[in-house]
Amino acid sequence: MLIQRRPTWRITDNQATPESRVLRRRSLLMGAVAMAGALSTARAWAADAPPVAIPAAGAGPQAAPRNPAYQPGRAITAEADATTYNNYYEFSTDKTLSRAAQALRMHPWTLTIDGLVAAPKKIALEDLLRQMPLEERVYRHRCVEAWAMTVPWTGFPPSALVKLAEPLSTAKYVQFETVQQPDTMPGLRSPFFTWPYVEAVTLQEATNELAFISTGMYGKPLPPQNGGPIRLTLPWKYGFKSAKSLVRISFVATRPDTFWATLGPDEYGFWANVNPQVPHPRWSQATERLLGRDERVPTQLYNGYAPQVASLYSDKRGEKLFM
Ligand SMILES: Nc1nc2c(c(=O)[nH]1)N[C@H]1C(S)=C(S)[C@@H](COP(=O)(O)O)O[C@H]1N2
Ligand SMILES: [Mo]
Repeated sequence: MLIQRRPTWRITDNQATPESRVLRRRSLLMGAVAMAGALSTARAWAADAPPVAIPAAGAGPQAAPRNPAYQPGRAITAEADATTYNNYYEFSTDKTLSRAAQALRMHPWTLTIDGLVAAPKKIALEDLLRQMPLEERVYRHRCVEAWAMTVPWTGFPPSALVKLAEPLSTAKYVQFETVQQPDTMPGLRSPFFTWPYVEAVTLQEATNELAFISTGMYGKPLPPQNGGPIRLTLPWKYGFKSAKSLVRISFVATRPDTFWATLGPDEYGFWANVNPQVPHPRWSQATERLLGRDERVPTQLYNGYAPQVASLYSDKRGEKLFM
């Protein structure tokens, strides 16, 4: 990667992680002075700590019965792998951020629901969870960098939250915003990114049966590095659409400027549906590496979820649906 000093023996996904080209282009635009500052920030991030095992918490309120309708067709990823190899740029652009992320303050946690709704509200996470139909679903996850995992998530479908929010008929998109805690998140100091991390989907996508909001994984409360205490989980899209540590969900009329599409529209488009036949500009998407295993497997259209989601796009032929 461009801005981090890595040991040469370290194997990264695709050698270049997705942001590096964007960073390179932006750094040229921003000039040497800004770049020097960014480099020192990057060096501070690069001082990564060894990953830590997440203590077993036992079955808490974030454990729920598994929905047998979602069979992943592959082995569940070891918890130790899924919780120690993460993308969470607010903490670091390095994958080994799980220890640093433990600093995130998750109590109390309030979610704001606003925009084009009958009545904007702020709701404490525990009050929200009492009203939501919690279940467990095992989903495949596919990062745009071509690694994948399979995780039992606990949570609820956003359709339940949409019902609670009572959007107006003018609402067409749902926007998801990540928390900003400058004192626990060193990445927020990076001048390269337009914080906060915001992603969005159409209201139709958000209310598709497959869409999910996760509040737990492996039968335990969701750890901070995986987006605790509450994150979006959209298994048919590249992972960057699934915003972590949500503090605000907004209903809007027009397509929002999302974090990755703003940074690199040619590499990380708005729709970002998984498709093995549409390569990323810098690498193939035909196969994916399974976390914790020495194995690559073929990538599937919509990450294998075409039966549930393909109809969402039947009227969007002109759009760049897969990048
Ligand atoms: N706020 C925020 N959300 C984020 C990211 C991020 O950097 N910040 N990374 C995304 C990417 S690229 C992926 S692949 C997934 C990774 O989730 P995981 O760490 O639980 O595997 O989170 C997504 N959500
Ligand atoms: Mo990703």
